Amino acid sequence: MSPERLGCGWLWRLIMAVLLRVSLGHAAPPSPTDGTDCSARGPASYILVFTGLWSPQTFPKQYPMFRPPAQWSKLIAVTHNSRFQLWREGAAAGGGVQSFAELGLTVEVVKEAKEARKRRAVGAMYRTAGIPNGISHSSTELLMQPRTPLLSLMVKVIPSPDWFVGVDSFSLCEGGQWKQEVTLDLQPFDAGTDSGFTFSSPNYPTVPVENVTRITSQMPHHPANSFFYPRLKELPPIATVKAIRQDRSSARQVPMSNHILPNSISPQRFSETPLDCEVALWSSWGLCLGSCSRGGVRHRSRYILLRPANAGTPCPELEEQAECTHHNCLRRQ
Ligand SMILES: [Ca+2]
Repeated sequence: MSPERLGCGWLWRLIMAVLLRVSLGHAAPPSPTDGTDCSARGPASYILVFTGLWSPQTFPKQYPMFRPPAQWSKLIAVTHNSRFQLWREGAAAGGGVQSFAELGLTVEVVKEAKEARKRRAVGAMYRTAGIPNGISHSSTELLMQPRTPLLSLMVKVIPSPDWFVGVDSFSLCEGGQWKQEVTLDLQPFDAGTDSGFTFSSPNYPTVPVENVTRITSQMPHHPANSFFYPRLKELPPIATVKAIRQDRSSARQVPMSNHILPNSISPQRFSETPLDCEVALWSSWGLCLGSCSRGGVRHRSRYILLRPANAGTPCPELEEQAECTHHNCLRRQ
């Protein structure tokens, strides 16, 4: 064999090896971005505690007291990888999210998650009972698997048109480690399927359906909105969710159920949100009382739209009087 032919043979083998590596690379299962990049060796057990912080001190505007009073729906949690999405800010709500956000029904969400479990995009589903007031807890145990390390959950704000709080695809795994403890502050979201403005608005479907949006102290920018607090830069958290990793053996010995809390959870202190008085526009001036030419007065009035709370600005005068003008005088009085 000549040196030249030997050289060609090496080159040929090198090219073949590169081609083979490229083709194997394409055939290999992708990619860490499907949420399966958790390299923890085994599952992890957590206690998930949802805490409502929806108090009349923190959210005084239109706080629902009766029929129905402020409360939280059951919590629905799904463990999954990135091939599943329960809900997402900026994306349109699916049928399951719509019926949960509007009516608190879980049937469709569960059906969708079960379908995704067949494709191995979902690991498990968990539920807690609802909470009959704005400021209490519910909890459930979670078992996280490395191939489905993401957590998504939703709880409906009751009463509300289509508002909920939730978590979207939060990973409890970091590289090869399960996180020990995580606390997330929750803000309200609007599912984009009902156009009601206040907690107790009647059903008013949004057509066409809009994307899921975050509700802030400024948006929707309308004084009638239940979360519109122009004085606040941002809303205080209306709820929190905490995931605490459990020793699996101790978790087995102490089964958790709803409303039973680990000792490490302490009661929350509520900030007070000032609520300024709001009044309606002045009525038109009334007719002149008394003599039109000398000392006659006319009146106008306005009424309170929103009573102040928590040291907010007090209401201004609701009655005003002024001297008569010719316009307020009846002719030949
Ligand atoms: Ca809405």
